[in-house]
Amino acid sequence: MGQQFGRRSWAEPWKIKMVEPLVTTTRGQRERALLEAGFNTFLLRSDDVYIDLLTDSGTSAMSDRQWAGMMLGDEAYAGSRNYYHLEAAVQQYYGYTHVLPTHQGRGAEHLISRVAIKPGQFVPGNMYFTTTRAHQELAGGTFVDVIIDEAHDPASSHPFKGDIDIAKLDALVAREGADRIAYISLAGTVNMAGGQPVSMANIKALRAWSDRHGIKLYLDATRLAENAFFIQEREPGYASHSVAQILREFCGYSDGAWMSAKKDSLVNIGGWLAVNDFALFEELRNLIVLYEGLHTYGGLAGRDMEALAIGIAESVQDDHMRSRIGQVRYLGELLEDWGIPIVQPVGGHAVFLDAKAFYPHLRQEEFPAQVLAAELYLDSGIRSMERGIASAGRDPKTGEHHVPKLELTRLTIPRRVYTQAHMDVVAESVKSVWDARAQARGLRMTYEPKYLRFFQARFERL
Ligand code: PLI
Repeated sequence: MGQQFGRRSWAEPWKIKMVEPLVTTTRGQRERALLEAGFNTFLLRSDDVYIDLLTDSGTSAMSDRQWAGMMLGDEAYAGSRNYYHLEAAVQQYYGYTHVLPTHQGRGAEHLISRVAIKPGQFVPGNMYFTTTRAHQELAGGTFVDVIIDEAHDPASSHPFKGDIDIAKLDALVAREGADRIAYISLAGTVNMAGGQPVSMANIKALRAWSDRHGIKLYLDATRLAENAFFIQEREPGYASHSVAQILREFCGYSDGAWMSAKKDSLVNIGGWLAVNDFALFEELRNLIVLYEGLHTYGGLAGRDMEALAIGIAESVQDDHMRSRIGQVRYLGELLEDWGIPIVQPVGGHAVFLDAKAFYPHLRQEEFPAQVLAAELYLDSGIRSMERGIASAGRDPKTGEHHVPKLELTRLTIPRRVYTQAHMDVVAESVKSVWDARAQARGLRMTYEPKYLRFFQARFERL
């Protein structure tokens, strides 16, 4: 008790109104389920999963206000009032002029890639994301990674590992010419690097660089509110700015953004695409009716747009962000205390286990991160995701595996869903898999889909 004296804890800024029972399974059931799923956690049934850390995408808990908003859905085909609420929320919090809803992030990525990339052009970005790069390639572009080198080193504790190295941009322009660059593709809290943020200083420098070369700068705003929290915490001069102010300033240096609203914005489905240039907007608005739906619903129901408009406002609240990122960090610190290798520093949406350090006896072609996800599931029914060589796919030109430096297993934390006690259970299961690491065997891929193979690939034990 003496140690507790003077202690003042800080807790989540919400309480729980509705609960959903969790499923527990035996080791034998999990073995059968994993074999049936071809050792791919994407192919498990969620009924066979205990704590689901596959993704933070579409898995967050909505607030009572968002659920109330669902009842106010205006399901008109055209001109739904909920669209106007969504448009106003994006304009207010992200600052862009013209807004198009899409069914989710990749719907927006498809449209911007089609319109803004000419076949043969290059698209420099701060590390690839699976769907983003796939759409850039389908549009005839070639993605070029221009993130700083520290991002590829799991042990580097650089505070802004999402930053772009401007010297790499200069080298690309010197090699290919500015007219062969479609745009800069800049993502907030870089997913594949471990949820690592981009600094305000970096986007300011990128804006100046873009203006000098006449190249556009578009954002993947998927986890940009989380990025704003890290700027508030780490970047000199921003401690007294709110997350909302920082988000707005950050977007102000860009020409537009696409968004998977299923992450930051606390909804189960939705996305958007927003730009400032009217001519570009017109082209996108014209295409959206072919691929997503009318420009005032873009594949979403009115009720989904209402929940999203409310979720955007909730997502930029400082206390929400503090508790969200605080929970991720809590899990990361438990693992660090036990000497378990994770990507440093702990990022925004997930703790990333360094599978190469878990399994130095496995070659990367034996899918160590996939093995780790499988072992964790077998141990406790916790579902995680491979973010290594399987996710990286193949070079469409050479057909060779992309071989990323990072071979990671992602423990992704849904927002407002699990408690601190769940994080303890997760940490203890990771510890037991770590203790048994020497026995792990590699995997061989037995089925490989052409696009985004990690979603549906199947494996067997070597
Ligand atoms: O899953 P979508 O189509 O709503 O969004 C695609 C997408 C775009 N950008 C980024 C940075 C993402 O993380 C992203 C989707 N991410 C998923 C599904 C994830 O599990 O990380």
